[in-house]
Amino acid sequence: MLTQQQIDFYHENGYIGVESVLSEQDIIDLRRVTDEFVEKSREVTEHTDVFDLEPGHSAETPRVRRIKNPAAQHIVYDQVRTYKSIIDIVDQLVGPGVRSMGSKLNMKYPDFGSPVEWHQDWAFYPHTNDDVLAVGVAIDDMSLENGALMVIPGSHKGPIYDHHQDGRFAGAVTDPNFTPDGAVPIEVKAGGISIHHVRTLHGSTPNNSSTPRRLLLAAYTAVDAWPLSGDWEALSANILRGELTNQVRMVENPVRMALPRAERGGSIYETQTILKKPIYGQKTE
Ligand SMILES: O=C(O)CCC(=O)C(=O)O
Repeated sequence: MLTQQQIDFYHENGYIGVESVLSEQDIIDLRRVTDEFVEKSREVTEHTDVFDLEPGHSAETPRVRRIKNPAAQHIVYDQVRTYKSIIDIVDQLVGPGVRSMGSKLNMKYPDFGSPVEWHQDWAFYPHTNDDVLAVGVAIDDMSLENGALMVIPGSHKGPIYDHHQDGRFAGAVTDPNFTPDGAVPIEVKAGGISIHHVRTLHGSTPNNSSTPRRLLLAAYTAVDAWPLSGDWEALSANILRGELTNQVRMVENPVRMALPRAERGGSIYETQTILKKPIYGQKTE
């Protein structure tokens, strides 16, 4: 569990590193399974549903940049996603209650591990509230030299930067005025975790060292944080006047989703047939 001082630090700075959350055996298991996946990547020549490959990947010299959705690929990864000590910590930061929202394993092998450009996760998955964060489990010691996750302290309280280029989402801050001033690394030993708030500006350098940096990332939300999403083409097709905008206008309104689904569907007539005390009653003839 986090101390009150650590909780305050997270809320103030939008990130925190916590040492010794997983056991040595957990790390041994994670490394073994990850090595097995990299071995398996020799069989593929391009990105798949499981592997995102570094440039230069080949059967002789496998270079994996990411294992996608690892919790769905192997029980060892899934056990980390639901690891009690992690969920206890996340619950302290966004609780009561925690929802899991996907995972990925980013790998930076010595000398060629790719950078991740500066971005805010909020630009990828905005929600109805920002009690959303990502936990990174360090499979290797994570340091400035091997490409530690970098964050800008306090940036979770600042603006959401434009992540678009030439009218399309670009996955990184494109605002020409942005500079990563004040960035700090989250350095933790293997078995420690990084935590960053969904609005915190973050990125990481290439790995220029001789040691790997593998980080198993899992996102979590408060149970009442709902994703905002939509299909651009489908919404555009229904614009009758004006143009669709990706600048969503939010106003504070009470919302209760029409879920779990109604017992009977098809139409409002069918749905309402299950009412125990209808005001107008049933048509009798
Ligand atoms: O692996 C890293 O250093 C950054 C991870 C990240 O921010 C991402 O994959 O979205």
